[in-house]
Amino acid sequence: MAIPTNNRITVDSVMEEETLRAAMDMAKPQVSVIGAGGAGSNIISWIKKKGVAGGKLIAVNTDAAHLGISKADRRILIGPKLTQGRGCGGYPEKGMQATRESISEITREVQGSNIIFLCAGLGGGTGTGAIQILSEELKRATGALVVAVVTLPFAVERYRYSMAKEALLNLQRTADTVVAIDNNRLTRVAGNLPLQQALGVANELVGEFIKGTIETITTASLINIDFADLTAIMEGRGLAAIGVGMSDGMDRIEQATRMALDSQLLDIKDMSMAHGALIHVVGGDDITLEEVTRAGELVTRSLAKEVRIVWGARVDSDIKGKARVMVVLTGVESKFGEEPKPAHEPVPEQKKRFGLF
Ligand SMILES: Nc1nc2c(ncn2[C@@H]2O[C@H](COP(=O)(O)OP(=O)(O)OP(=O)(O)O)[C@@H](O)[C@H]2O)c(=O)[nH]1
Ligand SMILES: [Mg+2]
Repeated sequence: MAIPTNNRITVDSVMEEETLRAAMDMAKPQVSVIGAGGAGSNIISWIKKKGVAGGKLIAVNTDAAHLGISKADRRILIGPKLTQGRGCGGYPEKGMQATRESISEITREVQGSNIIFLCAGLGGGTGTGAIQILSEELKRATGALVVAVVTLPFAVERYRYSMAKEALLNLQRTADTVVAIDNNRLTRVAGNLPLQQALGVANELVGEFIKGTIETITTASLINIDFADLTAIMEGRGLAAIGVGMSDGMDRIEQATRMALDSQLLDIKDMSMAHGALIHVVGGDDITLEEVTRAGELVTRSLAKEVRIVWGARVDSDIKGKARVMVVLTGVESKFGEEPKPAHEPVPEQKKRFGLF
């Protein structure tokens, strides 16, 4: 038997190292993020500005001028024949048609992705229309885990409600999970803000959720989230709600977690009925593993026993001394768009006449 020379051992170990590195790269999920319409493109620009490790950022819009200011890695003007780069003027049907016109170009960009995040502000034409077509077509073309993240219009935008409601229902049928943030609930995390600033907070929330999820999956974090775990709680799960909390001091984890559970940004019917929970903890350099575990325990206690919980944690030296907790509950039911029920059942005239009351 030939005895390997030292030289040979070195060559072998270099090859093994290379094989391992190649396997690691292959195992790393490929992530794409598509922002559709004005709000969607703004969210993409927010993520780009903050920086995200791993993940391709794509903006799609029918509005050429707005697309021009987007900071995305790849910008795609959709439906140029239909809209000539002038937007959809609030008509989702037009947004759908524009997306169909450009679908092969978008599909090409996300080929090979394992996770696709789609984001938009529901209520306009481009984003509302595009996200519905993208969810269905890209799932079919790539088989990726499709997570839609949308905001729901403010009450002052009443006329946009019905379109948003229809889109939300449709998305629940096509995307694996639809994380919805009701703009009317932003006051819970941001107080009373002028509209423009409130929209900025919404961008930040959506952006932070997407960035946090990507980074705990693709980069070495304090605690990583496994792609298989993420799939288990998000695949075919319908609607999801999100809540955030931040605190400092001794009880920072307890306080931030409680706040995240209490400030869900979607009016959900029953929190304890959730199917799964995703917890993100971000802390300064001093955050401990024990604290992260504690956040998991607190969320577990608030939900049904059989709920699957995954959590990830990152260190962010910018928030020294503080802890930020984000809790995403999947498989929930929402009251959004339901007509408010009358406080008392109306008394039928007939019963009154026969003296039954
Ligand atoms: N989060 C967030 N929401 C926004 C922003 N701008 C608008 N919105 C919300 O998103 C909804 C859709 O607005 P846009 O994204 O501007 O609309 P669009 O998809 O570009 O549609 P058209 O302009 O009609 O083609 C609005 O009803 C607002 O509720 C933003 O910058 N951030
Ligand atoms: Mg627009």
